[in-house]
Amino acid sequence: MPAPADPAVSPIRVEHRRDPLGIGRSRPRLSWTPAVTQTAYELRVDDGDTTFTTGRVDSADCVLVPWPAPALTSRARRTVRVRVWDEHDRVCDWSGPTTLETGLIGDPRTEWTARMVGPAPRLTRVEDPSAGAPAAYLRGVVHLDTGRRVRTARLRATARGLMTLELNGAPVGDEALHPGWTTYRHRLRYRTWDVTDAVRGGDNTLLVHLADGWYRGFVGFGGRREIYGSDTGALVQLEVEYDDGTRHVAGTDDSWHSAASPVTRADIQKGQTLDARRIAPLDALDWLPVQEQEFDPATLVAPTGPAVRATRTVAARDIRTSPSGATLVDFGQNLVGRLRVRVPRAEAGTRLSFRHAEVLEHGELGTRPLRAATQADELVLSGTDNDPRVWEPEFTFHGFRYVQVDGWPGEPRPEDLEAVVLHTDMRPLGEFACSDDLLTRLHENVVWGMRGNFVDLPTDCPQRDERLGWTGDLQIFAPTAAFLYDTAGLLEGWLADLAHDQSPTGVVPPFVPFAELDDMLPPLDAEAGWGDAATVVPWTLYERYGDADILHAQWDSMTGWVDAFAARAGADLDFASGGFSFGDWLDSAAPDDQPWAARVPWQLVATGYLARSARILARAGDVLADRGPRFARQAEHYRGLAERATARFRDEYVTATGRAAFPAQTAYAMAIVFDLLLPRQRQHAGDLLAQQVAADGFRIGTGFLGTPLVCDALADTGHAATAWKLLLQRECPSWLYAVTMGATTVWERWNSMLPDGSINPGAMTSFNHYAFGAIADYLHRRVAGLAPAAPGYRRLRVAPLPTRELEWARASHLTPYGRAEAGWTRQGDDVTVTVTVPPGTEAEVVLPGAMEPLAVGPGEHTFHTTLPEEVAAAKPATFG
Ligand code: RAM
Repeated sequence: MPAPADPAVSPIRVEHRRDPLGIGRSRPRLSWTPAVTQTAYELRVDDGDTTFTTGRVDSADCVLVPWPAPALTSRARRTVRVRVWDEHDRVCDWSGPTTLETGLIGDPRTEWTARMVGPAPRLTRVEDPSAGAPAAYLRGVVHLDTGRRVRTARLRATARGLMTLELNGAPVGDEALHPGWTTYRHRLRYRTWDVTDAVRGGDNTLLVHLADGWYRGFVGFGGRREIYGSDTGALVQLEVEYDDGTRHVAGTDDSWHSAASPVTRADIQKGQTLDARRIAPLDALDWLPVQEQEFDPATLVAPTGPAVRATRTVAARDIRTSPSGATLVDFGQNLVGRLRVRVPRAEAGTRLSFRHAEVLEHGELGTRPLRAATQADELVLSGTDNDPRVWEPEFTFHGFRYVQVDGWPGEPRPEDLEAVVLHTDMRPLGEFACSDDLLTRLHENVVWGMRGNFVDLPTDCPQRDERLGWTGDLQIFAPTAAFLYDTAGLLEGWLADLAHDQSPTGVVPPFVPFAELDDMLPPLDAEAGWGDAATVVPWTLYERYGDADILHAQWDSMTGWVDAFAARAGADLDFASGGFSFGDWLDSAAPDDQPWAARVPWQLVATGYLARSARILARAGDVLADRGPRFARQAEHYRGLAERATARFRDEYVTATGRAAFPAQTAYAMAIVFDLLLPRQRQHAGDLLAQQVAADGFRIGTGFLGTPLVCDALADTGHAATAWKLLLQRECPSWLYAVTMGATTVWERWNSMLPDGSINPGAMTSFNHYAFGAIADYLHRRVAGLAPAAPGYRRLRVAPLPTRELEWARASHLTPYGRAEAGWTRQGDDVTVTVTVPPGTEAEVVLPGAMEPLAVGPGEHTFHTTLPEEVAAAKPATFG
């Protein structure tokens, strides 16, 4: 036995924030990761003068531990540390310090003295409504005492639109697309920056650059602008604390001025134009008074998650001339962000234009799938030193791999153009790789798809005139997302938006934040598989991160949803009143122009989901039982509903032996994975599913809702070999088909690109949709074998599924307790399974082919076994 390691512990994490400055809670929860099995802890909270300590607390808890000290008020700054005792009762050194600070959490009407102000209306008047509106500058001066030293200075800001900020000529923060998109009428996010080093005695100049963004620009489909209002605005508050403890607060008010920006149009969907001829020293601009706007500061919220940032750049891989003579830049990766251009020298009026698209068709830029989102940026040169050396449009983002460049003097060189990747800067948590290059690339595509669609909110797609927070897409992708990145903070905020957007009867809109876009949407009704985001997403966050408070915070939203869903189902829970529903959306058998026309009726998936969501509520109510009697009471109610919906599903859609009334992969998979069958039906259903998959030529036969379930259903009923054939299939439709076609992200349709390289003729064809990427959760949990068996991975379940087709597979995940890993290697029929179990946790290991789990504790473990009969006997698949 090696000597036990000295006890050690990570610095404390605060809530789900990466940077705990300006947090919105008076009792922030604390987490830390001991390097040993913790038996006790002590927390220390310093406010600079006094120290609060918990003393030794005999507890193994280290995830989201309740705030131990008196509740915090606004602007409270505390340094927190922890030390832990191990199982030998040895105590470690104190952790490194974490300093947290609250934002404004008291009465918003007194704490926010700054006003929401907008530019003079004529500055942002739209000339060409189809192209986007001009940006504007707002400028104000804050005078600080020269005789006193500034102890701290904080800047808090938000906007109706998108903003960047400068203080005394220097940019504030590195966030992009601030303040993002929330249900603005209820929640408008502000951020806090430490600007102590940037302020000075005397005049301090604040400059806001303000553009439409989601607030006033084009949103979704249907060509609507001004969803939230017809005027952009900004709210900036500078709070300075002098050495003597006095505070000076100033910010946007009627002393501010506004001026025209050289950004003559900026829109998320349409792109941006910078007219460098209009760049002038700020003092030379024509400054007009700002307009104060009606605004309720009670809508201001501190962020719960990280900001959007540029996280990497991608170099141009290739520049070529298309058959029609266009200059096309290929970045080799479909990504989301924007260009950074090294600006060439050229004469005044030279117009450089950049059109972005995800694919080429017949060698030309494939813009048809973008619909009305032109994704075109433009730079008009002044031919003087005013031209920027480097240009990156700051108020837009595009989904693209290719850029068509027009107007460049001569030809651009690869080093003149790079792609800046933007997304919510979440902590990366999970990885997966295996010996099959295509499967590893599929996983890589899922990760890129997640990055591109977690740009402030979880969206369906990042490129066309849509980019909406479709609830169904996230509902199925949430487990994958939670594994790959720390999504807790971002989704906590999104779920708060979802709750605000629910109808009075609990109906969840199909996308969040919701906006009435046009009459293309069916009337709002409980939408099976989409509205279930209300229950599935909080439950996933609880399962994956051990956050029970999210269940508590969302409880009314969750119950409201299930009540609305049950109301649509009707007294007999058969959804007999009919109407439209998305159903198993984009089933591989659905005609290109009828994505809803799945193999199974929507009522089938609706009944399955009603059972699932009601069961989640029953479990969530059990988790919350110690927080009040109503939770246990309601849990009983929903347990009953779940049982009735389950029985209804069986009566309506399954024969007594387990055969599906609508024999299709989704019908069997849902019945098995959602646990809707009687024990005597289950195995037969699994066998029939395997037969169905074989009859389908080992090709996928599902849409959004069935796709994440099929492989699990097969593996759970002893048909892992069939699941492998499905997974490794390369013919269309399959997960790997797109990979063989050179895809670098996951597509919306199984055949977004047809085998001949032409784009699917459907009006709705994205090349960056994460929904079908939900299979990655199976790669993590089952192929590599790294699954949570208790909330936050406090217990792991390691049940990997080796195959003859691969030599190895491996997944790792940074759990709240530390790094966990599971994987296997195979030589012939010999299989070696390896597991890393984080300190303070345990694992149940089910070796391939075994029935009984082995229990193991923290540390690294290796097991030798052989391929199970079913897998060893399976004929090697022959794929095209
Ligand atoms: C389209 C997209 C989206 C889906 C909806 C129902 O807009 O495919 O992903 O959720 O339809």
